Amino acid sequence: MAFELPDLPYAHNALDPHISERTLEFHHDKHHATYVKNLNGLVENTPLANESLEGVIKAVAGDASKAGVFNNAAQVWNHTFYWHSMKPGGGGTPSGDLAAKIDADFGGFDKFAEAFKTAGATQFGSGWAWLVLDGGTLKVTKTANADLPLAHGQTALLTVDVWEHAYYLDYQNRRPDYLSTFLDSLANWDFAAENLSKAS
Ligand code: MN3
Repeated sequence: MAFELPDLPYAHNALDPHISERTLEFHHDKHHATYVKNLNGLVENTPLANESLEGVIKAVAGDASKAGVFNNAAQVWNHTFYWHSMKPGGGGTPSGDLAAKIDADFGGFDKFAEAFKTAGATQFGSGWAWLVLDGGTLKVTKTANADLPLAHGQTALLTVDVWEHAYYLDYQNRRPDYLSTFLDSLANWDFAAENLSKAS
């Protein structure tokens, strides 16, 4: 069964004005869709076509001869995860167990926020900034291109896409403003908390 492009979990204009309808039309309907199409083309008539998306990623991670499969499969996964990492009326601070763990592992939400924004701003070129659970500890990481926590034995809790296509129409070169807006107005802490509780 072929991999499918999941719908956005909200309307294309739901994140406006922070992320415009036009950005989501290109980013979801064109970029994300293309990764799905490319992945299906690459795994067609191979044993990988019967794997789950995560199964494909784990099977080819680190195999240079399968870089195309890895890149497209990981980008399909990353984008689906990114859509859920945002919500209309999101942002602010988490609560409950996640808030307590952020306090314990980072020394407070502000320190987490600074680390997350720095990771996103200093990822040279295309990539992603992440909040991950790594061996029971929360960490902020950044990955290049399609790379993702799953390939490093970590559990992703939240991500922000820092490829230029994610923000250029709305923020041009101002990636730090996009990252601040992500934390202030978009981050879906319910989704991150759910990912933490599933991993614990
Ligand atoms: Mn993207």
